Amino acid sequence: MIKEIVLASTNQGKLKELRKLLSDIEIKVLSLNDFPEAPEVIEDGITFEENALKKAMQIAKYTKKLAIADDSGLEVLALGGAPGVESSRFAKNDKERVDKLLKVMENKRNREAKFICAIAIANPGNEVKVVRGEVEGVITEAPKGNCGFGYDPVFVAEGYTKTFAEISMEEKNKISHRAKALIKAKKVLEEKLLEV
Ligand code: ITT
Repeated sequence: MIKEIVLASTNQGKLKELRKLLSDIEIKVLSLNDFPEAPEVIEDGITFEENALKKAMQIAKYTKKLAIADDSGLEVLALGGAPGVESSRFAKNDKERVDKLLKVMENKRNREAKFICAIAIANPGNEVKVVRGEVEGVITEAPKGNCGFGYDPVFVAEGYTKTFAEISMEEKNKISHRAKALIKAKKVLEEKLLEV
């Protein structure tokens, strides 16, 4: 049985969600806070999968432990898929990301968007697996809610009327891109395909 895994992330919002989503399996979740000297991984891939794989592989190699990495972001149809893999670099903090997105969406009638999450699991022996989850929805005209992180205040999932920042983490974790990817990733963990 796999006993320990390192989350290759410094994003506190992601860490909270991933820890909660993994809480029902027998695994101790470490993070990069436990490895302050870990080298920064340059996210220069053109797909979420590429970046997730790169993060998981480098952190597995560095920590000599099983690693899990999440690369995620928001694709907006009217923006040709932007910000996409650039979602984190779109602006310097969550508030500025949301403000900038609303500004570029000002006169757009098509508000369709989706959140995407690629989760990669790697062991130090370079054995890797990557899975993806998506959730479709729309971009609102104004931010609402204080929960979650990133673009949550301006994203309403299909079938919902509240933004991701207005619903609880438990509720978001039932339908989110990250939750969907994690369901697949858990199978990888549980089947012990990547036992260290
Ligand atoms: P790590 O690489 O350290 O994991 P990061 O924040 O740089 O952290 P990404 O490169 O994967 O992570 O960028 C993801 C960005 O996409 C994130 O900063 C948010 O702005 C946005 N995002 C991803 N998932 C989200 C979610 O569930 N809710 C809101 N925004 C999200």
